[in-house]
Amino acid sequence: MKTALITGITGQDGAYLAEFLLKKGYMVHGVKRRSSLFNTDRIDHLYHDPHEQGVKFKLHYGDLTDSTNLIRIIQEVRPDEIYNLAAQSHVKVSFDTPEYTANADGIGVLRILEAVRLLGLTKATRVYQASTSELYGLVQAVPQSESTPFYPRSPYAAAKMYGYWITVNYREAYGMYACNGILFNHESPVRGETFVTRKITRGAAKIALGLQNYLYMGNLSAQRDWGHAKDYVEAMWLMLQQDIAEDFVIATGVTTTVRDFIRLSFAELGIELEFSGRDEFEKGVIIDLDHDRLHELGLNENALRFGQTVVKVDPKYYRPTEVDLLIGDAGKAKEKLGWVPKYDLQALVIEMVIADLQLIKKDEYLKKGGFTILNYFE
Ligand code: NDP
Ligand code: GDR
Repeated sequence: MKTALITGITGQDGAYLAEFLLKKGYMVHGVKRRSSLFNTDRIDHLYHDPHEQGVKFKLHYGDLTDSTNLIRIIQEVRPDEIYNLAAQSHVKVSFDTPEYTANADGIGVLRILEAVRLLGLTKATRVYQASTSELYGLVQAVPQSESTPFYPRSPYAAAKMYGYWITVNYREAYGMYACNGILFNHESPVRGETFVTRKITRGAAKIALGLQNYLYMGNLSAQRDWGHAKDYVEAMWLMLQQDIAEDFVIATGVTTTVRDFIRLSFAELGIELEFSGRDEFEKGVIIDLDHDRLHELGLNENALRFGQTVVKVDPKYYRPTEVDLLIGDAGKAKEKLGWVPKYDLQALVIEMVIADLQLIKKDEYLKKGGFTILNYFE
């Protein structure tokens, strides 16, 4: 039985990867941060009482900014594979917390690699580093591949750039099996609520249910290559199963504007939008309703009307420096890893929109049934 250690196990990718590795028969250890409230929603379904026999899933408290705990955990677990997914992963937030982001996302990678080396596990433990398409930043060439030059455009990307190169350096200097997955954006129904796709699918569901008036957005013209997290965690695992450690781009090869992602999400709910105006004056307006689809989803069409504005721009969501266009070439991963994504954009949008609609309907149902959250502060 192989043993894996996942940092960032409470995040979107950590949860999908843990599930994937458990299905493969791995013993899975995860590093989670201490928080004042439980932060394990995404992995609760994998958890078993540690007092039970044969438990294959174990959590450890730790933080990427603290070498001592990383050394202790790695020493105790002696993993065959480490997946370093932990990071302050929000690009916009990295402009507000640049030093912390550099510490966790940059130096944090060094802490993991150095722990492996100091513990004499250089030949025993393989390391996956969660690198990112944000490294490409300012567009140099498209589609972006392993040989496209980097030009980071945020404190997040600059920190990840250090993480990328220190991983390459430990591979070359110490012969470690360490590799970078340069993953393009990947999403799912458990994507963090402040990333653009999830913000859109949640907002669209609330508007369709008449619970929210507007979706306030930033740059609608940014283009991203969006895939599904489920497909992408498989690629992480494949990267650690090769004879030689190498870096790989993982992407779908299709790019879409934020504006079109909004259009697709509303369309899935039976609401057709048209955009007009420019920059901060651009807005999205309802121009048609598909009554059959609304009925099918149990939506009340009276909550919506032709000509209603539902999307507005708020410049507070703009970034000081933006990454305008990402489109990845995953040719190397297809050829060497045999990796092929199962989801396309349409399938991703459907899954996310329907999941959010169900979640919000459930909350409303509970509220109507009198199950309101007690407010201890009143
Ligand atoms: P999430 O934001 O969903 O998860 C990040 C995880 O890191 C959470 O478990 C979080 O814990 C944890 N974490 C944050 N800071 C620390 C810290 N200082 N010490 C320990 N743990 C910490 O990100 P994703 O799952 O989407 O992404 C996984 C990784 O892949 C990240 O490194 C991200 O930068 C990178 N990446 C993501 C892409 C994407 O499109 N999703 C694309 C390319 C790269 P908590 O739950 O407590 O906040
Ligand atoms: P990104 O993801 O920055 O690409 O980083 P995000 O979903 O935050 O933004 C994508 C694009 O949408 C534009 N945008 C908005 N973004 C957010 N969050 N909120 C808005 O209201 C909004 N309006 C427009 C952004 O400007 C941007 O162009 C993600 C993270 O998962 C990183 O950790 C990862 O490394 C990269 O993907 C690949």
